[in-house]
Amino acid sequence: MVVGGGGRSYLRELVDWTLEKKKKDDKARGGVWGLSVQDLLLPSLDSTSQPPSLFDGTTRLYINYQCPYSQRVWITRNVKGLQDMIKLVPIDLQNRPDWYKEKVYPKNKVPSLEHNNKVTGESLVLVKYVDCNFEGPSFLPDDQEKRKFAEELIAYSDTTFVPEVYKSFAKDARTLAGAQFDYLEKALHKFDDGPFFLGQFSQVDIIYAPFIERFHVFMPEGFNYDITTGRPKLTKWIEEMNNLDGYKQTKVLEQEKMVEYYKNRFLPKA
Ligand SMILES: N[C@@H](CCC(=O)N[C@@H](CS)C(=O)NCC(=O)O)C(=O)O
Repeated sequence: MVVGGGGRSYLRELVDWTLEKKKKDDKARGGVWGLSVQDLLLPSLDSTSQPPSLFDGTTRLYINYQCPYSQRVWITRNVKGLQDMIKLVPIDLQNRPDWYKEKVYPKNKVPSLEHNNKVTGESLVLVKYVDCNFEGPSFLPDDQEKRKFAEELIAYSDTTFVPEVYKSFAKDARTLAGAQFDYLEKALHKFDDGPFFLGQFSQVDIIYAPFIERFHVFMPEGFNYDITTGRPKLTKWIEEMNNLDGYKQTKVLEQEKMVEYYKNRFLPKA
């Protein structure tokens, strides 16, 4: 199913599709786990944990709860309604299990996806992979102009937006990061059939969300700078994203810890 076609609201269609799938899943289980769409957050696996039974046919998404790159793929899995099909395996990056590097993903980073007897990494690759290779709504529209813009924005995310904002923290954050948020504000004006980057919700929103979330929380603390001030489209985008369950469930829980981490990592030492 492609969300956003016809006259109905894309968000309504997405909600209907998720509810329909949830009902089907609940029925398949005898209706026991009524809250299946909401994941229970399992504890992270660390150096003392045994590996899962690797390559047994289970599809596993290895993530870290604090990692924005992992969050991208986690959101994709959730909004497609793949909670039962793709099992989350949270990893403690500070005390990583040796088997992760040795047996799962030699690059020793998260996210990675174990599927069909192979393991793939890189969040931008994985968002597309999960979107294209599993059931559920598609988060890339057919419209050629939108697809072209999607490619542009997706490429921009990790080559320019993310590194430029991080770099700005050591320099003139308000001006330099401000220019990046202006770029997003302008991009959000391009299509007016919805509040998202391509109008309808798409892979582009998934890819930017974890970083916008962190900058929105950190910049007022670090620089007394609210990224939404004077940016009505970005304000609306954040509001709309926060209505999506599949995203909400992935948001950073311990914001104070995240702010402390950012301060230690990115602010110049006195
Ligand atoms: N380009 C990668 C970046 C992934 C990445 O840097 N993940 C971090 C956690 S947020 C990681 O695994 N760090 C562990 C390490 O570098 O050793 C992607 O998009 O997936």
